Amino acid sequence: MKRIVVLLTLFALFGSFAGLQAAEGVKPEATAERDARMKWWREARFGMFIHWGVYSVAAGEWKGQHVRNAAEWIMNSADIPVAEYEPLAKRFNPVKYDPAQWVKLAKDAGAKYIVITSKHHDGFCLFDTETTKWDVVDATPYGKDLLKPLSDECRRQGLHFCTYYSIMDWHHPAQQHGPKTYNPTKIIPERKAEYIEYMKTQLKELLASCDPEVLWFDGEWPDWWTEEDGRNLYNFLRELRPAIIVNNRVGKGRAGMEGLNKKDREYSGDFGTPEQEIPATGIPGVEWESCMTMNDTWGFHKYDTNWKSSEKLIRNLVDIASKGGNYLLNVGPLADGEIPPASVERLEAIGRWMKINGESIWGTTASPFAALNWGRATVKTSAAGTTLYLHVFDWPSDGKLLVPGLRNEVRGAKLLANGESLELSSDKKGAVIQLKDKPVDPIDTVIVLTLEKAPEIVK
Ligand code: H79
Repeated sequence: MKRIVVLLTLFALFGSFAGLQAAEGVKPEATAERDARMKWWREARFGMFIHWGVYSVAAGEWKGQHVRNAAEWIMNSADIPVAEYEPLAKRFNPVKYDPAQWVKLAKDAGAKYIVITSKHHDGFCLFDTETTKWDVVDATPYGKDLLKPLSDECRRQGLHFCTYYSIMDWHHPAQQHGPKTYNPTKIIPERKAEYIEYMKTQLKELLASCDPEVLWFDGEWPDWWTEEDGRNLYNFLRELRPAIIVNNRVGKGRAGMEGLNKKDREYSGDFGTPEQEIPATGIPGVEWESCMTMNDTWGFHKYDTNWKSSEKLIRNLVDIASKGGNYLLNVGPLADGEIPPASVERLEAIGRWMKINGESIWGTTASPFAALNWGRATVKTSAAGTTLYLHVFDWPSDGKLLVPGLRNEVRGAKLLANGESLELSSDKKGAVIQLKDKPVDPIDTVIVLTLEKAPEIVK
């Protein structure tokens, strides 16, 4: 038997200073300050992503043709000239838009924050901006800012309001593209400074009107956007809003996640952003959030009915939490403001599970186990002790659940759903919990183990 006892404690991965090096204007950030800034985001574990824009009008179809691929990429995928794309805005009139209902939907699902596209790659702004007429106020029959009411509603209902923003912009005249694709853009070198000013002005407007708590950048991959540009933009935002949280795509962080591991933090941004994937073992030493779709598109696509099951989505949430990450789950509303019924149904199913089992997700940290053949685990630590949540996906046929290598004295075991206590014994492989014949919830039945101290696992 291996005698290596792994003691899981919280440790300061970045040493005493977690902030960016050579951050002009932004003071280096002590670990305690960073912890305070990241606190709500770390505890949230679940957020709702919203992709909405004039591409929602096209909804995956152009000139009668079904355009495959993500609906928000249609301008690129169907190679639509700017002059032909712009009239879509005339048909963007979200009369059914109900921010209170959207926020309630997210909240009832158990999400703690919302991230919405303020500007996607097509450059169209969902907020009021003086920098361009290519925004919802000036270019659509709706004529009103869409984000301010949503941010107000988030605050009213106690959710954190956050915005997505694309650096690449297919509409801005400073950026050019190849003959057959918009992606990636090139910048007209003498107009780069002007475009950066344009972004900064828009971001200032957005901060002033909506005060987003996360700035979620994307479209950072064109060669003209550099890591230095990213750092400058990061610092610009942190100076304006010291508490703001910014994703790694502000700079070239996606290409170099490993850089975030280093003590001197080579790359800008506060968290990693795996897209449409869950890292096999999490990302040690890095905070991260997996963004994923319910079907195969971000923006609404009328031909995409490839919906994942509620079971899959719930288990994704649990899987991600067990690896120490956040789940940012997308919805793509229709141009009229309706959230697709298939998405609503799934959010409601997640909500039903979260209503009973939410405490095993919010505020938890990663599993102390290398792997569990029946499911996942999450941990919650408080002054009173430690709670180990066991998420049973595959119910053991003999009713005996082995918690491999657990050395702690266990104060008690119970079902989270109904508080029923469970019998515990131990054998040389670890703790054994006696279960009933049937799961409480076939998707994931949660068992609560109360421990005196942090889990001690023999691997
Ligand atoms: O906003 C969502 C996507 O539009 C965006 N990020 C998420 C959050 C995104 N950026 N890059 N990608 C998605 C992957 C890019 C895939 C591409 Fe393609 C392959 C671009 C061109 C070829 C997918 C397929 C989009 C168009 C065709």
